[in-house]
Amino acid sequence: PQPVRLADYRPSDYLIDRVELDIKLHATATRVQSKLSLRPNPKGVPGAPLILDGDDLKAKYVLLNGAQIDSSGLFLTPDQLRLETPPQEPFHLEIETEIDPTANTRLMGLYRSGTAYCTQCEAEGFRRITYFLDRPDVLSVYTTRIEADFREAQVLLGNGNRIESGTIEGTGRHFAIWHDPFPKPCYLFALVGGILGSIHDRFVTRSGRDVALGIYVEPGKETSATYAMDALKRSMAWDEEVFGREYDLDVFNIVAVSDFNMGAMENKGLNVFNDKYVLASPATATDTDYAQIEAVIAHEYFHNWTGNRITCRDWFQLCLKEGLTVYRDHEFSADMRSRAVRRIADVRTLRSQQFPEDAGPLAHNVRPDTYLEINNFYTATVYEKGAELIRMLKVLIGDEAFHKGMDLYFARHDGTAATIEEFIACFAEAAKRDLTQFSLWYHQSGTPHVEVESAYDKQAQTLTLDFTQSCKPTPGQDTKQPFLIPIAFGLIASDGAPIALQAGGSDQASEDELARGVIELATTRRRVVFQSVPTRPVPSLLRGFSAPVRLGNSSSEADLLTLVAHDTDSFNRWQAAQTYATRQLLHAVEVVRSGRKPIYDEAFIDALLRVLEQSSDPAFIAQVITLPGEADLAREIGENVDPDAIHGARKALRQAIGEGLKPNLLQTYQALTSKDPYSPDATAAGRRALRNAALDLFCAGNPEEGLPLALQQFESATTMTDKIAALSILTAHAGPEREKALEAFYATHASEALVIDKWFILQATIPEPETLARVKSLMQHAAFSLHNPNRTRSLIGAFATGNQTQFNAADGSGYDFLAGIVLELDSINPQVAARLLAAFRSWRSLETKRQGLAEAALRRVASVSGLSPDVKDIAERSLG
Ligand code: HT7
Ligand code: ZN
Repeated sequence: PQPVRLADYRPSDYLIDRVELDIKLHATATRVQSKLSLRPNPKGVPGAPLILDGDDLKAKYVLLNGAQIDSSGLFLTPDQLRLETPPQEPFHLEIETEIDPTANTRLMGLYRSGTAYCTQCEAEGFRRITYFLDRPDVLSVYTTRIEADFREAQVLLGNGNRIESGTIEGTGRHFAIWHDPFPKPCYLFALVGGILGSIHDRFVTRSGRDVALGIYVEPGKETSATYAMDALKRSMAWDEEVFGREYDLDVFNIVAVSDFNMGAMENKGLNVFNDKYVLASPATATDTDYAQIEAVIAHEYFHNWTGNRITCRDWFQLCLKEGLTVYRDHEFSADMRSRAVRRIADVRTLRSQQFPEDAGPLAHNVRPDTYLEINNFYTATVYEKGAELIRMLKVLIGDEAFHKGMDLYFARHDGTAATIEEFIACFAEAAKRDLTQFSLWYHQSGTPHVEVESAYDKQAQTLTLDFTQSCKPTPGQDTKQPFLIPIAFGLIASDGAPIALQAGGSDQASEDELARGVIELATTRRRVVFQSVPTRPVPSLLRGFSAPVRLGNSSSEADLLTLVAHDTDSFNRWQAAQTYATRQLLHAVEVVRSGRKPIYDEAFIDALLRVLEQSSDPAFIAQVITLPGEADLAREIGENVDPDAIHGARKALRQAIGEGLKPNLLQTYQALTSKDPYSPDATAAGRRALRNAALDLFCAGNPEEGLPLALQQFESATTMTDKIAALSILTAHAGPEREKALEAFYATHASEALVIDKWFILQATIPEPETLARVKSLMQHAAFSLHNPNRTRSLIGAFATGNQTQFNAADGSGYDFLAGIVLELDSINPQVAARLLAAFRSWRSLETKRQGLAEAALRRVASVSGLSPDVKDIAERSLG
C-alpha cells in the first residue's frame, strides 16, 4: 500500500446524504442491500469518477437510478467499486453484497462473537460490509433494517431509535428497523443481533428527554452489568454538569461481546464493548477492573459529543476525538475518585506506555502527517499524550477560557467533521491568545527534556531558577523548535511552610505567571529570579505533571525528602518519592552489573515509614510505596539496558524495604482488614490497595512469615482484588505452593474467561527462565485461543510487555517466540498481531547482544512475503 498523507487531503467528490440498509443476517452468507442517495460535492472535482471503497467484498448486483450499468462504466473488484461517469446531479445507487461473518477472524466489519453478530467499523471496517465512501468526512443519515432467524438472534439492535419491528409470517424470521437522525460517518455504524440477556434503566436529561438505557450481555451475566449501568448514568449526569452536554436520542444501548480488538466502540446510540469493560462482580473483578469499567463506559459515552456530534475530517485528526475524550474521561474519574491518586495513575500510564513510544522508532506526532495503516495509529501518543495536550492547554489559558473555548467548539462545529486547527482556533479566540507555538505539540514528536538549575543567594535573598529545554531527534524530525511548556510550581521552606512568591529584576516571572503559579517556558533557556526569599526554599516543579516532559531533577536527596514530607501538591509528594527511589535503583543497577550487592539508603526507607505513619489517604500511600517498574527504570537508563540487572536491583530494594519496615508493614496489613460488605468505591478500594501493597513488600523482605499470610488471604478472600493480590505474591515465589494455588484458582474460575485471563497474566509474567516453556504449554490449554484478543493479550501480550527479563532473555528466545506468534497471528487478526509486535519498540536501548537478537527477530518478520500492511508497517518502522 501507498502511504496516505495529510497534505494530500481533498474533500470527497461525492456526498452520500442517505443510506438505507437491509441486512439479512446469516452465519456464512449475510446479504447486505444498500441504497445510497448521492450527489456531487460542490467542494469536489466536477465530473470525477465515483470510487467506493470495498474490502474483500462479493457484489451480487449494482443498480444506478434503478437500472443496470453499462459494463464499460462500472469497474468492480472485491476492494473497489468505480463508476466512471456518475450523474452530475443527485442519484441513487443500489448495491447488494454477500459477506461471511463466521469467516471474519479479523473482527473488523460484521463478525460473530460467541453466538452474536456484531460489527466494528472504525477505522475502515464498513467497507467490509458494503461498498462506500469510507472516510470520516462523508456524513449520512442511516436507516437500517435488520432481519434474522428468531432462534438465532432474538435481539436486533442498530444505531439511533427503533422505528419498527415485526415477524415475517411462516419463516421463523423477524426484523427491526432503526433510524438514526444524526448524520454520521460510516465508522460509527453498528448493528448487533443475537441471543442476549439485558438490563434496563432510564435517564432523564436536564431538558427532560427520557432516555431508555439498555446493556446487553451473554445470557446469565445480567447482574454483572449493574456497575456499568451505574457508571453510565453517572457519566450522563457529569457531562451535563461539567461540559453542558446532553444526550440526544431516546435510546442508548451498550452490548458486551467477548471477541473485540480494542476496549470499546462509540457507535452512535449503540456502543459495542469488549466484555472486560462491562462485566464485574466482587468475586470476578478487581478494584482496578471496576475503575476501568467506569472510565471506559464514560469514555465511550463522552464520544457522543467529542467524536460523534463533532467528528474528524480525516484520520490524521484522530486525536481530536481521542485525546479530548481521554481528557474528559480522566476528569470524570478524578471527580468520581481521588483526584491526586487518579493523576498519579494516569501519569504512570503515560510514562509507561507513551514515553517509550516517543523515545523509539515508532515515535509519531500526536497529529501524524502520514500513515501506511491507520489501525497502527490508535496509540498511546494519540490517546494519552493527546489528552495531556488538552490538560496543558487548560493550564495555559485557565479554566474559564478553557470552558469558553469548549462551548465555542461545540457550537461552531456541531454536525461537522473538524480539524485540530479548528479546535485550537476556538481556544485562541476564547482566551484572546495566539496559540501557534502551543500547536507545535501536535506536530513535533518526542518527549521534551527540561533541566532546572536552582541557586539561592542568602545575602540577596533571591532564588534563581535556570530552565533549559531540549528534545532528541525522532524519526523524520532531526531538529525541533522550542515547545511552549507550562511548569506549575511552588516554593516551600525546609520545614514545609509555603513561601510567598515575588519576582523581580529583569528576569521576572509575569504577574499572571505568579498568580497562576505557572512558569511558561517558551524558549530554549529561561531564567526566573524570585526576590525576597527569606530562607533557602525547595522548589516544587511541574506540579500535577503540568506538561508531558521529562524533568531532569538536580534536587538534593534532602530536598526530595522535604517534598515527600511537606509538598502541598500530592502529585509532587509522590513524584519526589519516585525520583528518590529511581536514583537509588539506577545506582544499584550499576552495582549489580559490576557483580556486587546493592546497599540501600536508610533515609529513603525512613521516608517511606513517615508516609506510612503520617498520611491519611491509603490509596495515596499505596502509590508512594509502589516502586517504579522495571520498564520505567529501563526507560530512565535509556541505553545499554540490561533487564536482568534492573530486575536484581529492584528485587533487592523491595527486599530491603520489606525487611526495614517489617513491623510497620505487618501492622498496616492487619489494621486494614475489613469486615464490611464489598464496595467498589474509591475509599474501600484504596484500603485494599494499601493492604495488598503492604503484604507484597512484607513478603518481599520476609517470605517465611509472609507467604503463609498470602496463602491464608488467597484461601479466604471474598473479593477478586484480595484473591489475585495474594495469588500474585504466591506466583512470584517458586515452590509447590505456587502450583497448588494456580491449580486451585483455575478449578474455581474455569468457567469465567475474564478471570482466566488474570491467571494467564500472572503466569506469563513470572520472571524466571522456565516461563517461556510455561507460556508455550499454556497456549495448548483449552482456555486459550489465538482467535480471541483478550486471551492473546493476557498470555502473549503480558509475556512480551510485562516480563522484562524473559521477553528480553539473553539468548533471544523471547524475541524468537514473539516473532513466530506474530507471523502465525497475522493471517488471523493482523491488528492484534501488529500490536504485539510493537513490544519490540525499545529494542535499540538494549545492550548490544540483545539488540542484535531483537533486530534479527524483527528482520525475520519483515522478510516474510504476504505480510498484512499492519505488521509490515510496524516491522519496517521498528527497523527504520
Ligand atoms: N474509537 C474506538 C476505536 C476502536 C477501534 C479502532 C480500530 C480497530 C478496532 C477498534 N475498536 C474501537 C475506541 C475508543 O477510543 O473509544
Ligand atoms: Zn475513544
